Amino acid sequence: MAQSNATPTSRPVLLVLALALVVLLCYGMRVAFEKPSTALKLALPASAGVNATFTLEDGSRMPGTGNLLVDDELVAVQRITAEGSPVNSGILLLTNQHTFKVLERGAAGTKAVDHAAGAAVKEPGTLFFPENFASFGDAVDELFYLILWITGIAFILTEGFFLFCLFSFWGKPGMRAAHTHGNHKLELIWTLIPAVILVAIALLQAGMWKSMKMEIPEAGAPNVFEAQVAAKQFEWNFRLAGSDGKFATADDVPAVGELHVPVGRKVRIVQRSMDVIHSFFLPNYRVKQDVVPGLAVPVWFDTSRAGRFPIMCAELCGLGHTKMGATLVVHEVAEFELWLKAESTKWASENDGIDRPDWSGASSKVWWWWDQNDVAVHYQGETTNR
Ligand SMILES: [Cu+2]
Repeated sequence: MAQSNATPTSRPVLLVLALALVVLLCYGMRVAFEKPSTALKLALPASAGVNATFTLEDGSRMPGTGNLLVDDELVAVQRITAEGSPVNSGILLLTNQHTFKVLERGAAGTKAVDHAAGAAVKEPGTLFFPENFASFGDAVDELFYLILWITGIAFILTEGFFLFCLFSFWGKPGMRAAHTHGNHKLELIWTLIPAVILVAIALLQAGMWKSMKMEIPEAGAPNVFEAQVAAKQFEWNFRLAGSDGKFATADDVPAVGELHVPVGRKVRIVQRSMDVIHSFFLPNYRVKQDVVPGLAVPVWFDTSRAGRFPIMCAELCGLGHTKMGATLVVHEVAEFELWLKAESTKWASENDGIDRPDWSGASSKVWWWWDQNDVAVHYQGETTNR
């Protein structure tokens, strides 16, 4: 008798434990994903101008980004969101929580030095995508949320039914389990419904897939800007054609960790990997593409706004995977022309008129190059850490 009494009392206990586990899991997910980014609320004096345009280290000006002096240290601003118009306040997302002041700030044509103080506030992170700047981004988001809703509802229904069965058909003393051969009708229903949904999603996303993966702008076409990527454990190497507009010439511009592009162009990127599979991920442009060794994988997006945006590796590629980040720098057109001219002049002189860059060697900042046919990437010694 004492033995049979144990089962009914343990059922509510188990139910409570299961609920506690779910709550704990949800909380864990929140802590894991919602790392609060430290946001500094910026309140600039209205007299200092109407545009929150910050002067960058290299002298270029970019709306929404810039450098702040945080505890006497220069910190690059990741993003500024405007809070009303005219823009003289905003929220700056920084990696540290400190007091700060704006180094330089200016409206068009002026250069005002401004020392605005700000108080640190915490802004919760988000489980979802950051702001979208790609023309196909809205379609990607719609599909993402549609699938999330479908799978979310299916998850709750199936897990709910599972828990219902678990507790409703709890074993009782003397009760025998019923034996069943299954139910063809039910099996047909739960096979056909997902099949129909899958086919519908496949048809629904065909147009978007076409524009993202099949209608990649051709190199040399009007309004297309081309860049090359060589991924490597654990850094992103980029190469741009210099002022001559051609790759594999002495004025090519290499960079580690920063991809510079002009605003308003279709950016075509050809990706290669030096070692393992990486994944080129631009959250703000909804671009995510595997970079596969031995393949030249093209990917594209269009730019509509100048700024600095994160580039990440979305493929677990080794121990340093989480550190494999870079920055996409979208310049205003005139600013980009100036930047490219200066960079290609610098690199052309470093390459000393050689018809093709050879960036190998201990003093070199870049350790790779493409061959003349633009097919292979050759390893050229050790990388220089930046
Ligand atoms: Cu990687």
